[in-house]
Amino acid sequence: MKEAATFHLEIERFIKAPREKVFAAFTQESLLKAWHCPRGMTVAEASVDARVGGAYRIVMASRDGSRFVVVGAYQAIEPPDFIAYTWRAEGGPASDLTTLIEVSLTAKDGGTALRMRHTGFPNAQASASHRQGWQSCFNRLSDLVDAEGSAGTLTLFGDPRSSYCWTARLGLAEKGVKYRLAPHAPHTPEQRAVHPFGLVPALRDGETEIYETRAILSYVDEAFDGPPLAPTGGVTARARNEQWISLINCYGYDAMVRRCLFQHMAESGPPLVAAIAAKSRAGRPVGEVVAEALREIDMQLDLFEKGYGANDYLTGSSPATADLFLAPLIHYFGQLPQGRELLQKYPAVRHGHDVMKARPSFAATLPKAD
Ligand SMILES: N[C@@H](CCC(=O)N[C@@H](CS)C(=O)NCC(=O)O)C(=O)O
Repeated sequence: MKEAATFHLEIERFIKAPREKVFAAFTQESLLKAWHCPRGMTVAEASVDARVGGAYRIVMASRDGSRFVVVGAYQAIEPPDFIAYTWRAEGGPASDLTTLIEVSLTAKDGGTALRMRHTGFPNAQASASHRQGWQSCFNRLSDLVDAEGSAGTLTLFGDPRSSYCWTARLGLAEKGVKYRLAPHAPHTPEQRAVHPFGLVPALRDGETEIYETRAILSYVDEAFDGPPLAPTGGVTARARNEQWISLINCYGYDAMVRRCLFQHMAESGPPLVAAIAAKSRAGRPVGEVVAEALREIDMQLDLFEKGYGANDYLTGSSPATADLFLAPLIHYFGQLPQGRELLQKYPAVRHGHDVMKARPSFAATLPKAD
């Protein structure tokens, strides 16, 4: 072991499962294989000899094929409340460094309080990067042993009627990922606690919090199995996908939602909608603001029309994140008389929307208020 390796990390997590189950997940090869790597990776191989002095070897694999191998030996095995094992990365720059992991499990509130101490890092950077990795591993551990699966750690915060929240929910549904929905309205104290601007949506996975819908979708896509949300059609399709999302985020949402839909809802909708509508008008008459927005939307729809070409989706023959951003906007815009009328000019956009509407993810996430 290297001398003067003094940095350590400590993590405490509550896992909603009995500690016998959590203990087994650390010591049984088949269970360990199901979780002992960060999200986005898989355990390609694992061998476990869970006796004091027994060895283990875990091969973690990324989607890009790169591998990270850890080996070690069990120092203590005391079911169901304590395990200690050494940890060494095989190959790579830190392969001469052996660290120690100690895991204590205490029964608490019908579940398990897990405390892990990982000692022996040469610097703070190494311990911090392991902390992130362990938090991600423990999310997977929770997925495995919690009866709710990934809904035990994964929460989406936001009013499901919000178009951005809907986009995030479409992504989760397309991936087949289970989560809990906390239907917070924007700017409530609860939403401010998870989003610096109080906007919706925000995502929490265990200790990891993500805001901005595009970042949420990117996390969900890479962290979980299931069909890819990023376009599979190569570099141009990926860039095109980014282009459409940027167009929606920078111009489309503002024109279709703030300066069109919300102007129509300003009288009857919630106070926040009226406030956003008033801010967007900036003192101008409603008619002028809506007419200007419709001219811009006409131009945007024309771009989408050309973008679809003969395809069902914006980037080809399968849905990608840009489609998930566009679908809620077209749905809401198409509910306005001017929206329905304008959409008549754009058959490819209407077809693309019909294709999205036919997907199970759309029906599963359609806001209830509709
Ligand atoms: N850029 C953010 C935008 C999120 C956003 O604007 N959400 C709307 C609901 S669809 C919101 O919270 N609006 C409240 C406000 O603008 O004050 C994202 O991509 O998540």
